[in-house]
Amino acid sequence: MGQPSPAIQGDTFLRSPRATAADLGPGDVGVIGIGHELTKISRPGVAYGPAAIRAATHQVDWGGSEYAAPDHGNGFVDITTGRSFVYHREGVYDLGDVLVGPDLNVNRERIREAVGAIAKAGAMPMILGGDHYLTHPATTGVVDADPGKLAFLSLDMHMDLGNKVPEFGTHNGGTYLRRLIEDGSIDPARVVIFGTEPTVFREEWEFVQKHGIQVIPAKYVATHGVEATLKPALDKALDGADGLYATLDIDVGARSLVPGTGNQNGVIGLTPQQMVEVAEHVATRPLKGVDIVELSPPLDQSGATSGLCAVMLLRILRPRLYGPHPTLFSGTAAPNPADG
Ligand SMILES: [Mn+2]
Repeated sequence: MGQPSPAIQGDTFLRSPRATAADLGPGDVGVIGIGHELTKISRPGVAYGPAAIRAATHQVDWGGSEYAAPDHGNGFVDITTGRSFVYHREGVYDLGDVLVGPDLNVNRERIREAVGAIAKAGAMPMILGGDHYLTHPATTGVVDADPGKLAFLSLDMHMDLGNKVPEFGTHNGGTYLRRLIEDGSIDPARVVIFGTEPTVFREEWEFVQKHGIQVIPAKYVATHGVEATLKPALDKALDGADGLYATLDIDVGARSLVPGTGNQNGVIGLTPQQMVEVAEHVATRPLKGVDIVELSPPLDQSGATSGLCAVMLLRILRPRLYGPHPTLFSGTAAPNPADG
């Protein structure tokens, strides 16, 4: 029990090598799928998330050529920064999926153990969900490996601070963050919830105020931008912390733009561009673990949402994939008309 299955549906994440936690070392990234769906009460299909995200990593940005043909020409340039790079992929491994069954308590231990094994190897777990239930055991696995001060970012239209829901009791996708705080896994003063809808349960808002949690509604992000709202919040959460865990619930996106989610996400919400900017910001922080949850491939007929998941995760990996590298150099950025 607790060992990831070697079976992977389709190809691996980013066509990276298959491995077990025992193969990983410090600085590596251990990708693991958790197609958990047991605490869904709205829209089904998140069990298929891991396979869809893996497949989408083969078809992002340059129609896949950036990843399929690492030796393409003389490399690439990000024309917004002038930064040139060539592609390399060392240190990213795919560990397959955690086997999940009908018993929530068994699943909780399996997920905690599998994610903890990656973190104990010194590697960063990158988790492909699955429903938001998985974030409680995944985070406790990271805390098991390194019981330091962990800051926590939740990108989510919901706060997930409920105490209990009638269908599933105390442990589910709508209560996981409250459980992490109440069991002492994370300090609420180090929690940032980013991109919420403006209307929330009063019980949850009272919990936020009592515990000093930072909450940034999507409306403020729309007005002020990602960087201006996220940076100061994470600066505060990370002050004196040892690292950051980020959970990326894609239901934070507007339903009109991000249709393939296992939740009834809001008609308005963050845009894909804003979600990718969050990922790019997260990439600059000392990340100890990341998960992406609530992708429902059956509801994502165009592949837009699985593609967005892949881009977000690859942006988080970009500093690792592209550098430091001996062939990195600086070039010339495209002029920005806003600079005059
Ligand atoms: Mn959510």
